[in-house]
Amino acid sequence: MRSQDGKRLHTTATPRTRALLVGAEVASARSPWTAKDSLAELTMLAETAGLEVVGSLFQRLDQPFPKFFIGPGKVKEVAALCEQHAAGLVVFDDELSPGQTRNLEQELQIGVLDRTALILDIFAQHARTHEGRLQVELAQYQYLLPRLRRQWTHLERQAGTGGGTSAGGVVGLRGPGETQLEIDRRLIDRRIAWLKDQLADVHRHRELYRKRRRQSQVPVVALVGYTNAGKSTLLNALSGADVYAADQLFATLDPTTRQLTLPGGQTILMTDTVGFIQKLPTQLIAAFRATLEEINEADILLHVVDLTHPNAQEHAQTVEQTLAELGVDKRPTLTVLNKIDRMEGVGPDDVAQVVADMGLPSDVVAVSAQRGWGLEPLASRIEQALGEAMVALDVLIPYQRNDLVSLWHRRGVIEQEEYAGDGTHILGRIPRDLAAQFGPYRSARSTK
Ligand SMILES: Nc1nc2c(ncn2[C@@H]2O[C@H](COP(=O)(O)OP(=O)(O)OP(=O)(O)O)[C@@H](O)[C@H]2O)c(=O)[nH]1
Ligand SMILES: [Mg+2]
Repeated sequence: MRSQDGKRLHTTATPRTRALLVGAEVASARSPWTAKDSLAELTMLAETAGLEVVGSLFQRLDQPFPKFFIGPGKVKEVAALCEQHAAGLVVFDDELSPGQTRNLEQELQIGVLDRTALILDIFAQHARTHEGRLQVELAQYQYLLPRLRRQWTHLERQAGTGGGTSAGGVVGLRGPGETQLEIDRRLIDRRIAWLKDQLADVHRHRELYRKRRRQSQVPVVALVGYTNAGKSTLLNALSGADVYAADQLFATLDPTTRQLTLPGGQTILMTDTVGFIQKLPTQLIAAFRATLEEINEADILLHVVDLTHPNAQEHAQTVEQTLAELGVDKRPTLTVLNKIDRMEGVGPDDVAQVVADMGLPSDVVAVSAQRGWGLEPLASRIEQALGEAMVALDVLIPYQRNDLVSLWHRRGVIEQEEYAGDGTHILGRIPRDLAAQFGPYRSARSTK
């Protein structure tokens, strides 16, 4: 149901809805994940969203079936299990097309959700800031629109036969009810346009703030990683901040930035961002523009991995893949293996040994964010990486290449800037991967 302020699509579902989970191992998807592990994660997502999981099943497929995603025989099995467990909802581990959702709901006579809808629901519960809420609402409507259209035609066909079936309106757990179907599509379109406008406004404000931040020349380090890896806990441990950290998926949705001082005295900004998860549609991450911008602005990334999770490797792979999809995979990155206090026989003095024993390279560090183990070596590595990530340059950029000046403002550190007759003279540091572009404009005074 829509709340009175019209901002959220959701209300809290009580008592807890009993849900049956359905997964598939699709050979053509070539995912490193097994259906079983993925279902275990879906269970956590469902519980985070407030559902009671009563069972799960999965099917191995060469590729998904167009009608129901899973095969028709499997659908019958799902129906039987729903009855047996008195389930009120079926949650699929993959994104379903609007048609598949509708077919399944008609066949099963029960609400059907997919992974994306579930994640959107958690996002809606966890967004705290004005911007976060706007972003979630936009993502929800974008998800809803094609589905609403389908349901609308479905409803039209049902007209005069006594109204809708259970197929109506189950989009998010707290998604709109059947009456919501009467919302004119144009109203939603208009709302989407309004939300985009609002977000553009917020974006402009943030851009101003960033500009000031850039001028202050303080390097930025962004924490990235799989959801629940311990990013917020690490930010708290390093900066003494009080960011919400919890054993929950997507505890953090809105980026938080804190200032901290490294052992050598250098001040940096560290930003905590939204966690990643497998099968999260890229357009959904793209909705989290603030997070993206923070990652984009960062001089280095700290990739936090929960070393003790049975799927740690898959997690790390998913994060790398997502960063590549977002186009930020070339950023200098330190890998931080977290939660080593959970490893048997490992104490605060064994931090370096953990990495050495695993034969890992020097851009990997081990810590326990919760216990505060390994934080000093981590801080030193950050210091070192920041030094390595930038090269000192002295350039004279002709005015027709002002795009390069803006690029430097965005990504580099400026120590001196002068407008001369023949162009802009900049002295400062620029990320190593961008330095080549400035090569032709090195000034005669350049030392490197
Ligand atoms: N044992 C142990 N638990 C940890 C450690 N670091 C974090 N945790 C726990 O792991 C859970 C997740 O921590 P968060 O800091 O919220 O993780 P996050 O990466 O910010 O997660 P999202 O914001 O949900 O993406 C919490 O219950 C933390 O207490 C650690 O070093 N050791
Ligand atoms: Mg967090």
